[in-house]
Amino acid sequence: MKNQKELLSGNEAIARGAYESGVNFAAGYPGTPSSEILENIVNYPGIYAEWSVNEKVALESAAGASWAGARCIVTMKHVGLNVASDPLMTLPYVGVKGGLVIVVADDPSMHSSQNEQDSRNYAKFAKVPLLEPSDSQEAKDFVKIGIEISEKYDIPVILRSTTRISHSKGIVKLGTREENPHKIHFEKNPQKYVTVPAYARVMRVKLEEKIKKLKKLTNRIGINKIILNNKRLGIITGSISYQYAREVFPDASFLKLGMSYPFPDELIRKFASLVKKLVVIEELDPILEEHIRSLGIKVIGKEVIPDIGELNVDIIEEAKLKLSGKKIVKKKVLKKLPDLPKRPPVLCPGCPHRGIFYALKKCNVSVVGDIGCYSLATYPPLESLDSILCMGAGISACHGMDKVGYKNVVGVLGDSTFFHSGMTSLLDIAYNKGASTIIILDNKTTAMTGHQHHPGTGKTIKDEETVHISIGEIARAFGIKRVREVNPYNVEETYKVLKEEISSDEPSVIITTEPCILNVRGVEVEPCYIDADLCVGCGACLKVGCPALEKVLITDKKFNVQINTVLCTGCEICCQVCKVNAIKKE
Ligand SMILES: Cc1ncc(C[n+]2csc(CCOP(=O)(O)OP(=O)(O)O)c2C)c(N)n1
Repeated sequence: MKNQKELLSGNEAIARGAYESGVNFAAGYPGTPSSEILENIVNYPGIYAEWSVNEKVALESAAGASWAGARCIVTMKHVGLNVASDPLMTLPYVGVKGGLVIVVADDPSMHSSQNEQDSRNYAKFAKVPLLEPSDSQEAKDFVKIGIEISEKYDIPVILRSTTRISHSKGIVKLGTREENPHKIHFEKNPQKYVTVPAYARVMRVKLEEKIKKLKKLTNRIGINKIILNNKRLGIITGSISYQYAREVFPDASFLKLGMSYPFPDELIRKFASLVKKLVVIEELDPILEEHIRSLGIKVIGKEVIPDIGELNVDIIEEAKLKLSGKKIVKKKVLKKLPDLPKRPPVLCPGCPHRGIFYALKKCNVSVVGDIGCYSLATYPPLESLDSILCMGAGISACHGMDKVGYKNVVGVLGDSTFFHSGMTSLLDIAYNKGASTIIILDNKTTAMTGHQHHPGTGKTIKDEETVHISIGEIARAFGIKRVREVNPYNVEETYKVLKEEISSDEPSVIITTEPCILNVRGVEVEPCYIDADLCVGCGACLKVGCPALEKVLITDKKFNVQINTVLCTGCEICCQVCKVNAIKKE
């Protein structure tokens, strides 16, 4: 182990950090770019890990485990922290016993997210320390630092990653596991753990004292460091922006922040006094910049650095030119390469979601969507989703429309999303005498984020058997009488059920029965084929949006369709929509 090094992604490094810091309890909910952290943690000995049903539950479970003495890590993507924000805002009052690190992975540029949020804002909002690694080594090391700070200052710590940190690989020096010194035991202490107003008011004051102490720490902690070079330019930065900035300004001086909240005011003042021109390079919001200005220090930031989207070396190069006052001359491209054809993301060939959306389009209804693979049905040719807000809103936003009298609408969401936050929304419909039609696309996995288990799969994160929760039974237990199951590969039957339930003035739930096609393995598939003699080139089959169906131009105006047998899973949806029966199976 001594001097052993490995090439690890940021997420793998965070998992390793959890192991080395003696973490005993890990919980999270999947979400890109954070999912692989827990998927790696589960392979380490000595750590109990679980997929929680959502991020709020994950953080609350970790809070309990920490109070009983366990060292804990919680993982989620940025929007997950919104879901967990209720416990997040009060946990700093109560504090911890075993160290508790909340890993949140932001997704600047929204590579696979519904919004672009800067979760650093939560640190100041919730009054918790914030650590920001700038590579895989730091990603590992900062977990340990986080656990130490958490235990010493009796507070949860946020470790913020971004897509670039989580998914890039770097060399990491491994260490050994340091076992948690706490015994597992919960000691009654209502003044510490019970947030009734009388106690919470005291905790509120204590929280300010914790922050005061943390302010001292942030000015002297080794991960906040001044790197002095040429003093004409000083750059304050952290996270991945540090790497870009070092590359573009190799001669500049740096204040690199690994712990960016509480703000290290003394260090900032000292650094500002050492350099002639001060620039902040930070991705997304001007959080450091605004704070530095509030200290009365002149600083350049978002005048030259964009506040939308991921930064990169080219963007920082451009900022460098702006700073120097030179005119930006677009780089000469010797020979312009043709643009690659645009390839919008599509549902996989054989995806069970396809049949539902094809049938829904024929129903001519508005579709309140949700987040999952089915979000891809927004794009042509299916073009079926009319809104997406956040997980669970596929049910509740539909209910809102229904309650104000807009009835020509259905709500659609997936099974994992149903367990995450759709259940309470469905309960709301039942309780408030709603009449919505809700379609739950039960493909028996959390497909979009990489096939994680959830309560409906009957398996834990370790693939162990557990209770298998039935969505239909939950709906019935909520008092919903109209609960139907449909095979989404049977387009006609699906259409019929949809029509019946949409026209009903009672609440109804339609659950699809077929698993994600990527999980159907070991079954021999018999692809479909097109009888070229019968095909009239009408293009009806192309409207199902299956990547296995390929358009072949015969002349400028005429085309034919052929089936790519490597991709085709033989689901037969295209056979059902062909008006001349030209698509067949052997
Ligand atoms: C609050 C929140 N947490 C996590 C995510 C990441 N995420 C996007 S879709 C999804 C679940 C998809 O699973 P499911 O609803 O079963 O649909 P499928 O992709 O299987 O069709 C998750 C976890 C998110 N967008 N928001």
